[in-house]
Amino acid sequence: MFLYMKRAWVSLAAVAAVAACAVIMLTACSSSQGKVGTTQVTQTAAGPVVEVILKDYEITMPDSVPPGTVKFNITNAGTHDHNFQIDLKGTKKRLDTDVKPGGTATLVVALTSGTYDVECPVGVHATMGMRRKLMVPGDR
Ligand SMILES: [Cu+2]
Repeated sequence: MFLYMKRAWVSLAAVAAVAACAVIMLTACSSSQGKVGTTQVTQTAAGPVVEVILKDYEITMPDSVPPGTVKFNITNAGTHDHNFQIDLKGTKKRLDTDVKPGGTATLVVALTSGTYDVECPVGVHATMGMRRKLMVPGDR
């Protein structure tokens, strides 16, 4: 009897875990512009510092950052070379060289209020999912 109860609890826990995952996936799927997860933004004296994780094929970063001189700390956690490009209202700025798997790079850009297109400009990565919007709210 005791053993039976124990097994029942284990399977109940498994069901609960699966249900929790399903909820998380639903939340992720319902979000816009194919964004995948968020990372941290840290306010420093020099401006906001944003962690960016590039994977095959998604960009993980916050949906919005405060205005200012924004430093993107970019990590390639994928298995292919990736890059990071932000469209500064017509002028596209990207890393001078692609980031190798496991590599890191930083890109510093001045951002004012608006919505910016962020993507990986390597091959067709953007259409494969490495594209998202970044919101910068109004100054104060
Ligand atoms: Cu890429």
